[in-house]
Amino acid sequence: MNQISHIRPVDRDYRAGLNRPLEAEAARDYEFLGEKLARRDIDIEQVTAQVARFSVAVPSWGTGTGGTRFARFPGDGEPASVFDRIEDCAVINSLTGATPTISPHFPWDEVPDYAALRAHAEALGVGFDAVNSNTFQDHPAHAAHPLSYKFGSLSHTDPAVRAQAIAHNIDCIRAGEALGSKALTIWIGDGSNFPGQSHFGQAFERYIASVQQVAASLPPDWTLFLEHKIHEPAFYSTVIQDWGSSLLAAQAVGPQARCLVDLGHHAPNVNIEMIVARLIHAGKLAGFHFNDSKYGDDDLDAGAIDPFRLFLVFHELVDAERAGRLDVAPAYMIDQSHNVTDPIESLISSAIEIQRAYAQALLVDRMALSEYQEGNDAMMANQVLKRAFTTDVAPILATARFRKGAAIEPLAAYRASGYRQACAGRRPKRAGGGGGIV
Ligand SMILES: [Mn+2]
Repeated sequence: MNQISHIRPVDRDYRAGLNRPLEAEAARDYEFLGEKLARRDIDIEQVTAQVARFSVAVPSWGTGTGGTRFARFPGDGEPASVFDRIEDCAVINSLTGATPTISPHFPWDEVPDYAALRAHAEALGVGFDAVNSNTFQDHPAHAAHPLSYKFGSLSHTDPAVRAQAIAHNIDCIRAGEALGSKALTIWIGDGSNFPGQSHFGQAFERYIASVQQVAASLPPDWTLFLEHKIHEPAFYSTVIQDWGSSLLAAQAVGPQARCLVDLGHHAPNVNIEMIVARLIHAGKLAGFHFNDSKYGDDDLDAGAIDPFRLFLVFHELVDAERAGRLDVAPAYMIDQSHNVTDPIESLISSAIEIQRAYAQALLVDRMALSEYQEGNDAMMANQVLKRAFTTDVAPILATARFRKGAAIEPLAAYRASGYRQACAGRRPKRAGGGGGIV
């Protein structure tokens, strides 16, 4: 922990020094955009204030390189422990000013002393978001997981495996309490690869009964996030395959259970923004795992493929918020796998893209949109959305960062810091090799 002072990106003076030569230009760009928005009756200061309040959680596991089904290619200076992962998350937050919380994953982030872990994070200016359980792989070296999850976990046919998975989720809640979290995210890989292998109805009922037991251990101010996924690792049927299954499960489990939308967990071309609207209608939207995809659960960086879709998701959220239909604020988290980039750079980029989509959604002229919708003017209704989406909000994002003491240009500041090279000097080199999606 005595190394904290040597992490240049978390040093406010370091960032201020890099910002100085950029300030005048950023101010001019901001003023110019402010004039343009004023002509649309939009107060840029209000938008900037909302953008400045927006935050998205970074996944602890996202700080290491992921992999494909075939191989993993680790880079130099990758985190070797959860303490390292928190340092990397703090770097991302320092530069973007938009990621003050970390979403940990157990047992990957398990430690004997959670108070020490929390203190380490707080010293670096970050806290903890939703905790994640992991019963989608075996943990053979772990005393609490002697049984295999090969054929499922919370919906397994064997009550002993279900009990083990339930106990693990409750352990995650306890760890999260020590870290200051307020939510548990459950995603299971349970499903089947062959027609006939699994009884759809019975597996779903076993899942619900198991999650009800987990929910019974939730503190009253916690929320349970149920995450659906269409396929993978199960390729014929998945127990919580879609938002419909997720909603039915959340309704059966009770008021503390809600549905989490991972953008990559749907069939290609599914209208995710409409799913968001439906979950808001049901009062069951938990939040998001942001990433992008072209073919499946690609886990590419948010906004890398389809930024318009990301904007449309935020359009639904802003619309619901303005109409007072969001009973609780959705939880925003990034969930990506970084195979060819420095994970810190990808997470910085994604946090900015998510913030950008939110800022663009704030610019939608909702009064005009409503009138065009009522009048069935499809062209002009679409133009309202396009006008907001095509507005370059970069000066708003840069100004929000600058006012917080973050970096006007986060990626450039990160590269200039030499942080990764410094990590390569003090962290052990990790072996590559085997496949495995993490
Ligand atoms: Mn996810």
